[in-house]
Amino acid sequence: MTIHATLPKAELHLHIEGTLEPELILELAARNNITLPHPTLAELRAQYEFTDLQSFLDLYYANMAVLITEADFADMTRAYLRRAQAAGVRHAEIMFDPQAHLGRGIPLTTAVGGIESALAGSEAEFGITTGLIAAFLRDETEESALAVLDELLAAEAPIIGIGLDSAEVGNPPSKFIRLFRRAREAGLRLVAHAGEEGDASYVSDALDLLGAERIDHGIRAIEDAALVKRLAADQVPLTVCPLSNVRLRAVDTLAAHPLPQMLSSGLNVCVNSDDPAYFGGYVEQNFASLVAEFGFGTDILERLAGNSIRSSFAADARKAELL
Ligand code: ES4
Ligand code: ZN
Repeated sequence: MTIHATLPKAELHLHIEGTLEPELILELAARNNITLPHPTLAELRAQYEFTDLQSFLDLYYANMAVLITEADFADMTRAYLRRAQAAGVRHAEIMFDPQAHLGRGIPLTTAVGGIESALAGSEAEFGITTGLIAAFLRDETEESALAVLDELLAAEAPIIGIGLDSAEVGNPPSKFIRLFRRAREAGLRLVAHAGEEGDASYVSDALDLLGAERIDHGIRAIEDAALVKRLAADQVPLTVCPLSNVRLRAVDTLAAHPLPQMLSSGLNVCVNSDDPAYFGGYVEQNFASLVAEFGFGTDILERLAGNSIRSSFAADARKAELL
């Protein structure tokens, strides 16, 4: 086995709905008597040519229509954990999109209950400790996000934190100041997508206006030298997703990806899979493409894996065990 598949690592940027493989989409559609617009594997697979974030999001939300019961959410989550185990993931912080399910009439308890039932057995079954993060859709209103956060808190949903995802440009961090304040007051950890399609100001605003402890993506921070200096000085964790950035055309090619420059600037970067069923691979394929493209050696691979564990919200004892 290659070193990048066996190195203990944490996956910190993973949308559980983005792990729904085409085969499972068809299986769940059949189970739930749902007729899909692209009913065969070949037709469905033909939809996976993306030109930008929005063209991906359209398919990603459409495919969620097959998730109806707690068992559907549990099966999807267990399938991810099995794949992650094979990739050397020993700790996973998993995002889900509560609003995307509520908007389809699926109760919060169904989504959370199904995901959590799989996570509850994860350490025993797969050796993976986990945390669940509720991600809010930045193209919806802050009022909607606040209502859903209140519902999660009232239900004592087993979440460790909140995030911010979906269409970035035009939906800046300043839109969600009250949401993040309320989550912080509730003792939740704070992460946010920033600097994926949005410019470097989305990254600095996520830190300054939202108090984000970790930035998902953050690749466009590299365009602002002062911000790079700050991120390096504060060792702000950046959860980079190379194959995602290539497939969504955030970068032209993997060769043009800023990860090597981010590393040489002293940034605290780690490697993640984002939506692996959509972007051509789980975390080990992300590592393998970096090795193939940039010739990263053991030192860099160990640094990336170590960063992922240090940047996680795992208990200190668990981190020590994995480092
Ligand atoms: C996402 Cl790659 C990406 N960016 C923003 N929002 C998302 N939701 C799921 N994947
Ligand atoms: Zn993401």
